Amino acid sequence: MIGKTTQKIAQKVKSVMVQTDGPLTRDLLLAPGKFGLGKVPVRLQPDATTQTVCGFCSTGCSLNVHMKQGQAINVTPSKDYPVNLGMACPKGWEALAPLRASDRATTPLLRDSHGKLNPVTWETALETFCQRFKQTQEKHGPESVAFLSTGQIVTEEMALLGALTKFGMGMVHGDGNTRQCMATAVAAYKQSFGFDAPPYTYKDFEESDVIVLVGSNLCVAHPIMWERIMMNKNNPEIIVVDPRCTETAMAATRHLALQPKSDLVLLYGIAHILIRQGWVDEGFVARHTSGFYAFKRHVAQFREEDVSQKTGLSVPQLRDFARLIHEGKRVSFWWTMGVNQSFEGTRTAQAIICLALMTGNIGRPGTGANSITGQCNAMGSRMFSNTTCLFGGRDFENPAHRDHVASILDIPADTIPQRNSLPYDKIIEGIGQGKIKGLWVIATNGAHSWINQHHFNDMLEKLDFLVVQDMYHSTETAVCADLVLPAAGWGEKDGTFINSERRIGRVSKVSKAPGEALSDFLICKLIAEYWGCAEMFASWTDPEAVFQKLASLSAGQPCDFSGIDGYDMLEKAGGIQWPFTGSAEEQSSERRLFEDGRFHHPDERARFIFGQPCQILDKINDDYPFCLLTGRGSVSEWHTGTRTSKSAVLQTLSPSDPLVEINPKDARRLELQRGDWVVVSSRRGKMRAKTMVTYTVQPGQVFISMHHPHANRLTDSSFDPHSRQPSYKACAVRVEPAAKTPA
Ligand SMILES: Nc1nc2c(c(=O)[nH]1)N[C@H]1C(S)=C(S)[C@@H](COP(=O)(O)OP(=O)(O)OC[C@H]3O[C@@H](n4cnc5c(=O)[nH]c(N)nc54)[C@H](O)[C@@H]3O)O[C@H]1N2
Ligand SMILES: Nc1nc2c(c(=O)[nH]1)N[C@H]1C(S)=C(S)[C@@H](COP(=O)(O)OP(=O)(O)OC[C@H]3O[C@@H](n4cnc5c(=O)[nH]c(N)nc54)[C@H](O)[C@@H]3O)O[C@H]1N2
Ligand code: SF4
Ligand SMILES: [Mo]
Repeated sequence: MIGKTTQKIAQKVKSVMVQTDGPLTRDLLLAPGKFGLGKVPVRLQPDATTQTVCGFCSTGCSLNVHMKQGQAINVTPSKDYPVNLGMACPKGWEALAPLRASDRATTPLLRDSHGKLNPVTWETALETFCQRFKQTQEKHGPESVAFLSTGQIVTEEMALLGALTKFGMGMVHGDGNTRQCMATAVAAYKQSFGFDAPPYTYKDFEESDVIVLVGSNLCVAHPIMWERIMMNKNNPEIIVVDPRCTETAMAATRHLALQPKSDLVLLYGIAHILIRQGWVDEGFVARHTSGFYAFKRHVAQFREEDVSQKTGLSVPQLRDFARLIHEGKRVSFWWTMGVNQSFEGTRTAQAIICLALMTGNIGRPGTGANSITGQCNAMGSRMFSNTTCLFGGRDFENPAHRDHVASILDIPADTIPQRNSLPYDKIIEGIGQGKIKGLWVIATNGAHSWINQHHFNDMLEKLDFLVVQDMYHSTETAVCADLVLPAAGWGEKDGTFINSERRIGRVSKVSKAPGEALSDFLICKLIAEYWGCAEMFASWTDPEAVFQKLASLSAGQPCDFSGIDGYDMLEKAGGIQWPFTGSAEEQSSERRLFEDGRFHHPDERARFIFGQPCQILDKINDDYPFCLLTGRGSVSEWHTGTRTSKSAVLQTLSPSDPLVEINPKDARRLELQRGDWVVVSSRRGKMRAKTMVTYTVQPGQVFISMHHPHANRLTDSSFDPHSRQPSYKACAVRVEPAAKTPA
């Protein structure tokens, strides 16, 4: 007898002969050839060691996972990989711990009429998913269902998800958590270079003689990149531009503790000094750029005294900074969230690009205007998730681009949306306006991480149907869901990530997912079956087949990796940076862009782009006298903690209470001692925290780590107008002693 569950599946998947009865299990779904899912590479060898790229940060370290009797038991960093050279941070060493957590989602969960989430079969989950979203689309139009995805699944899964939703399910709107992170760098590079192209290779850390880090706390957020700086034999000047005296600032040779969000003024002021002193690489500017003279006129208004007053840095500090840039033979500029997460992030990133261009510090070893990415696969998401751009850095609004993608994927061109997606914040706004009624959230935890949390949670409540696809059923977002789809995590599936230096690296399955959890790839394949668009994805049989499609889609674009013929080649090479068309010049294991001075605009010139600095919108006044800075708290915590909180080792290395860092001067004035509980409030919400009295923050500023679940109750919904990236790093707050400590 054939079980009821499998019978129904069999009706949907015409090509499948179902010979088994009993419940639909993960193993059944995984069985090669069954359900049209094709070959699923499983490389669980009993006692082998498998190399795989780490699934936390964008550094992209390679880890050796050691197996015993088919179980992954231990991890060591790979010595022969060009990224980490035998090093890993605590998260890498503890990479397996999150897989074994007790709150893993092991079956789909569906909310019943009493509001309780109950386990259901995959069949019920998939039917409900399709029925609810289809109903919504029929009633309110195809655009009324949207998705929010991630920079933390393999590229092949991102691509399938992006194709399924936009080509198969008729969605137009779908953005990623990379909006929280990378959108500014994307917008800045596209406008300045003509393509979203971070130009560097990690070797540049070792080859610079001046390293400028703007709003970047490498020691905490990218510790192995910091190790690469430590391998620099040129005794480099390391200049950290950050309002806080971070671990990185402490280890640097200079710390410019500017006022929050005064970077733009600072960078224009430095450009002005460089021009005044005649410290410009006129030859490079003339040959390879456009717009310099307008930029020169613009920065003339940023006089030293004004810049000093606005940034809080002294005139000698400014002059010294400019002089070091001038004297450096190989100056590299690096930036991260202190720049990107700002209401004027794009212009600030472009001001950094302008400094590199005007001093000819690009395209040579040890130079560059370098945005460091965040999540393990932020670069994959930027190019191949089909969210902010059409596959391969193309444009949804360009008919020729749509035709090209359609011909490679063998789909009708009119299935490709002709408009760009709304950005994340507008999708949330769309829920408030009743335009977005259904939302599918994959591998991101917005109820913790999105800005202005109370507002975000109010919006989630307004949805008709919320689906959350996550490794855990306990995340702040999953507990709000109507349907939870249990996902396999890093280590439980195959594919590739693209790291910060554009290196495509292999991610391998080393462990089985628990219960009925499935890879995001298989979940998408099943949804395609149930939705009725499986035909379109018939040739998307397994991750490697998708990888080949992406290689074809990349051909002819600046991110061309059509020279990579498959996973074996990647493994043998120790990862390969794009572009890689297979030509002889591309054979070295570390490569940077723009060595020929040719950028991606039609005239091959990079642009000087600039604008007027703005004010922090959330006014700091007598009621809210502090500027709140947020960011990474420790090397052992990852974002919303769903993974890192599952490791006892990582927990020991991170603070157990929420902390607010406050300067001793302010603590004295408020009569606060170390360890006192306080309430930190903003115009949007409040949270409790324990006082940490420290000189790392300046008077008038406080710092709270983003890992704390309530930090975003305080933050303000303001965004960069060009990138729509949230301005997480500056809002106005008040600090008051708490009457009682929490129980
Ligand atoms: N341990 C750990 N590592 C991580 C992550 C993690 O969660 N945990 N997340 C990863 C991800 S996704 C990302 S995006 C990266 C982020 O990496 P980073 O950007 O390096 O980390 P943040 O702490 O968010 O922000 C960096 C610094 O910006 C400073 N800053 C705040 N306001 C300003 C300002 O106005 N101007 C300047 N110049 N600086 C300012 C903050 O004080 C902070 O020290 O880290 C990645 N690595
Ligand atoms: N105040 C403040 N807020 C911030 C920031 C800040 O500096 N300050 N930084 C922002 C930045 S840069 C970022 S990148 C965001 C990060 O914000 P989020 O993306 O919300 O944070 P994560 O905790 O990484 O969430 C990833 C989710 O995916 C799940 N997951 C992991 N692997 C898989 C998988 O393979 N498949 C599926 N389906 N699920 C998986 C995890 O369990 C987790 O729930 O936070 C942003 N929020
Ligand atoms: S530095 Fe990043 S990629 Fe390397 S081990 Fe740590 S978390 Fe993983
Ligand atoms: Mo990020």
